[in-house]
Amino acid sequence: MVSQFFSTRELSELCAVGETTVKRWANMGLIKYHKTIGGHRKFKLDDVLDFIEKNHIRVSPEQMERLQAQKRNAEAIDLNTEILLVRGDVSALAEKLTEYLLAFKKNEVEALLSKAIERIPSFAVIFDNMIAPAMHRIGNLWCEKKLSISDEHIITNIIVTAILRTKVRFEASLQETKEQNLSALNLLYTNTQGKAQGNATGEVQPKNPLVIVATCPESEFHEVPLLGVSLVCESLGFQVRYVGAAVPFKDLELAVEEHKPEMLCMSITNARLHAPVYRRYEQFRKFLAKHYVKFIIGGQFIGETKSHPLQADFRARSCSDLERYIRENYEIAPSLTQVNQKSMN
Ligand code: B12
Repeated sequence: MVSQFFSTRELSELCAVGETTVKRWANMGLIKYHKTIGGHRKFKLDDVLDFIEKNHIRVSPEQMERLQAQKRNAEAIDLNTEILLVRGDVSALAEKLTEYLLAFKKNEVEALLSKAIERIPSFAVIFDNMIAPAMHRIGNLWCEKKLSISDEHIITNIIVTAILRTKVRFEASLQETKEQNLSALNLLYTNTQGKAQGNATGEVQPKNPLVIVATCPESEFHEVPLLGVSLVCESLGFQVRYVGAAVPFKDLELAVEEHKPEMLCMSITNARLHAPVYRRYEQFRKFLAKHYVKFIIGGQFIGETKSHPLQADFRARSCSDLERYIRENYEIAPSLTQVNQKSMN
């Protein structure tokens, strides 16, 4: 979890000084601190912010923004929700998320997501077990005419904004981790079927991350699941080219030629694809096969149209399915997700 307390080491890293300097500041009374039973100093987030401001300590704008966000999040989340987060009770958290969304509590939604990614070990779990159930409930309420279209739109905007903010934070911390610890991340990513590469002597080289294109087909506007797919892939070390929703197939073909992805992940929510779209889909699938790009599809209603089942290299029912597929077919540095998570703290 984003700790509301800093250790001496964490504070020294934040302020880019040695630990002795921090201890001296504390002993001089420049910054308030508490001592643990073990005798270690702990600095409260509020006191750290206060100290930075009063003493004009230079902290990068990104770090400052992160500290401010931590403070906002800490204020927005109540104790009960904190307990659910600590327990990792995703069903109860999904209910909490639904409650916040229905009350248009955007700060709380953002705080909840941003805390969830620090507590819950995978984006797949967050999307499958928290965001999807909450949004399905919103959809059902809309269907039952208990929620107006405009309210449904407001809610969708709140969740999309919160996910995007969380994504930005996650990417920033990932970047920071990469810069600090390239070797620990061991930017791999070999296809276990042998697409990847040792050099002539068989020695394994550091590799560039494989690219994934994430998209929804033309006339498909449901974008939330695609954000989940893209975060899952990013957290597993892929470089994601997020092409987004409702992209014409001809433009997707251009994107494939340009980015040369390993995989293309497509999210299809609408159950019925019109005949011309279906035909175009089939042509596109063949185009991908010709370019040796794996085609991964997923979406709530995939499989409903039994007369024209969509074919792909892999059909996922959930983000967890995708995570399993990737782990089974690619060598992911075992510590990658943990490293990402640590870096969020
Ligand atoms: C928000 C929303 C919208 C928003 C979308 C905005 C946006 N920026 O995304 C707007 C208002 C635009 C919209 C429009 C429409 N919508 Co709408 N919408 C929804 C709603 C409420 C939530 C969708 C969502 O965000 N789900 C959350 C995600 C995370 O859950 P998920 O989709 O299940 O995805 C999970 C898995 O399926 C899987 N997954 C999904 N894709 C992929 C892909 C890969 C590669 C992988 C690995 C996994 C994976 O992982 C995800 C995480 O677990 C749903 C209700 C519902 N049941 O979902 C209706 C719903 C999908 N909409 C529906 C309808 C009917 C429409 C409209 C036709 C309404 C209209 N008359 O205009 C239009 C169609 C627009 C279009 N052409 O695409 C119906 C679909 C019915 C059907 N069987 O096709 C639903 C189910 C509502 C309902 N109960 O009837 N909608």
